[in-house]
Amino acid sequence: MQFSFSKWHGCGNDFVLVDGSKYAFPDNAQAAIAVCDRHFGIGADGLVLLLPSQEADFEMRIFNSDGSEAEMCGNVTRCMARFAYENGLTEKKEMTFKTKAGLIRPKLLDDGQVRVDMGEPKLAAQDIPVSEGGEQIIKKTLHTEHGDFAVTCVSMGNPHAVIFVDNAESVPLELWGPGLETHAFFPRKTNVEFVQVVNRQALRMRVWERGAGVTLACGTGSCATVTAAVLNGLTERRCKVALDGGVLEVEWSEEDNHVYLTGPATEVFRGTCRLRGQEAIQ
Ligand code: ZDP
Repeated sequence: MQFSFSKWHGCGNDFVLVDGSKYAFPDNAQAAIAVCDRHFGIGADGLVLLLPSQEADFEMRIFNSDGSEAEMCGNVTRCMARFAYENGLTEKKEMTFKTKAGLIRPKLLDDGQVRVDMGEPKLAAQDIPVSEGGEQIIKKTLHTEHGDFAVTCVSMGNPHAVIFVDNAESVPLELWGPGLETHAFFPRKTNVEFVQVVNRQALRMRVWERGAGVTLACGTGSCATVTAAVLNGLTERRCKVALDGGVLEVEWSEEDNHVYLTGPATEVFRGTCRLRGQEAIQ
């Protein structure tokens, strides 16, 4: 099948965006694996479809590069909001997206950045989810074959395990990431953030993403990072998060308990792609 796409990134976390009202893949997981391949495909951390919705302006479905489906995504939301607006799919600068984790609300700012109301972080064990009970999972020690890690767990719709380290630069992500992502403590696996506190308004974070591995940035991960830092008394509620691919701003609002994520969204190129072995449904 042949389809048109647009390639975007948010701080180097890159995605292939497709207007799902025009094209439907027979198998989204297979399409994501093929499209995201950096040697045999377009190359991206994820494939994301924008679909019509009854309850919101759009529905968004997010597939990781391994074909698994993510409930929620921060960097993509900023990209998709601009994609929808700039392609004339909506005239609104504030819109609602339905995701598997509920509604999120991006807002286009005048400087080109996008601010997203990511909703409330969930802290209860069963909402992350993790394999034990409890109101919060704060600095819980997990054993892996590469050592012990103290994880603070936050769900932003998708699961995150935040680990505070003295030096984020020296973390061997590819060595430590997989054992934590697939640890039995996380029945739906987890995204893993290694975080260094720079000061009470600034954090340095590097991420190992569930289903995608090392990426240059993670929006939901930045929100989870600031939430975890506040829970551990390490920072203020408003922080800059420096990632490998850029800086995001996060605020965990005291007023409404929602987390607000602000950052750039950049289009890189547009094209058409032919996927072998994928016959169009419509
Ligand atoms: O939860 C997951 O499986 C993530 N890999 C989804 C992608 C999250 C993302 N990097 C973000 O910015 O929130 C897109």
